[in-house]
Amino acid sequence: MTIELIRLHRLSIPLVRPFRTSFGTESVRDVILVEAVTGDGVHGWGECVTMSWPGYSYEYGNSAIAVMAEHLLPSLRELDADAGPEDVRAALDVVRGHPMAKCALSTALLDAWLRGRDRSLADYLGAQRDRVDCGVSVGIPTSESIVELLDEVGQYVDAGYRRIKLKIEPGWDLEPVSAVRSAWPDIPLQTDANQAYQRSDAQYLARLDEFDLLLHEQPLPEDDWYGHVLMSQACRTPICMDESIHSAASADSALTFGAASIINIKPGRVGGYLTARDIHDLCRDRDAPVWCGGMLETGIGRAANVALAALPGFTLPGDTSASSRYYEVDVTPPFVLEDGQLAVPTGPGIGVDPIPEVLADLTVWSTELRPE
Ligand code: NPG
Repeated sequence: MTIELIRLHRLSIPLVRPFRTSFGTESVRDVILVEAVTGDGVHGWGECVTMSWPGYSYEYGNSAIAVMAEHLLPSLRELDADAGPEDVRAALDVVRGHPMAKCALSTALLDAWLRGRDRSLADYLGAQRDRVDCGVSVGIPTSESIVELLDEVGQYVDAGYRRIKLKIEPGWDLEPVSAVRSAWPDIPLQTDANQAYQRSDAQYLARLDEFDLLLHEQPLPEDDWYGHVLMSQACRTPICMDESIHSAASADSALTFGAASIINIKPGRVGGYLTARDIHDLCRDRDAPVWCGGMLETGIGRAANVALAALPGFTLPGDTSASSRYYEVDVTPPFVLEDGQLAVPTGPGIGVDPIPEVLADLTVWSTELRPE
């Protein structure tokens, strides 16, 4: 595959409700969509999951645009007509870090490559299901009101979501978890702290064990591997890693050291769908459950995530919620929840396209790049 042109579309999309986590609040999603046009005229799409500021990771929208234009695209200059997705990954690997930018670019190229072969991403990755179980991630209410939290969770339970994830932080943990567990004694429930606690909080977080949770996600800073070992020893609730996992090697380390027993796989965090599949394969060999994380994606990123979540090792519901959980109007035809599941797209590539008028409406900036 050769590259004719890369078009970047920067969109601004209001969220249906503000999403507050331990690292900040987002009310409008700043999205970068990558459109790749290959030498044979096929168009492919990828989504960059950076936020507008470096709160979740060091990457952010402007850094992704800069690294794509200045380093990633030039690294793909030598691709020839026989080059495939593995060649793209190897060429991008000369740049250190910047996994979200790499994922966006490599997914657009993978999508175009698959469309040219009339093959779906789900089939290419090795998906074995045509529907995936969906969970939903519930932010910290800006009012910090338990009543408001229960109202929001109730709406998701009524909609059919199969698992609830509560964002927690120091000061917003025991009380909300206890309230949700009392209201729904049987719903699969988990927490996500986004690194907000310290090693010394291990005994405190162990008090959440009584609520029969599926897992605690990333309680400690991403580089605190030994802290996660201590946390895993202190809590009966399994520890899951998100921000710490950048590769199959880091997933292997997490499982081997006992820092985590469950892995959240986010393609944007690990540099793309090929590495996401490698992590899945490794965890499956080691009988460690994985699930697909979410980054408030539009239908473009969601389509690819749903294909990934259909692989056999994804045994826990993912943050693959319906379009309506995030946006009034999605940039693709909406993903709709049916009996707590989303259907895996079957068309060539990621199987969905932006709706041109909606894309135009939401776009605040765009540019064209060429690989010379
Ligand atoms: O459903 O897409 C979703 C959101 C899931 O909680 C979620 N994502 O820390 O995993 C996270 C969090 C996140 C969202 C992080 C956006 C960074 C950006």
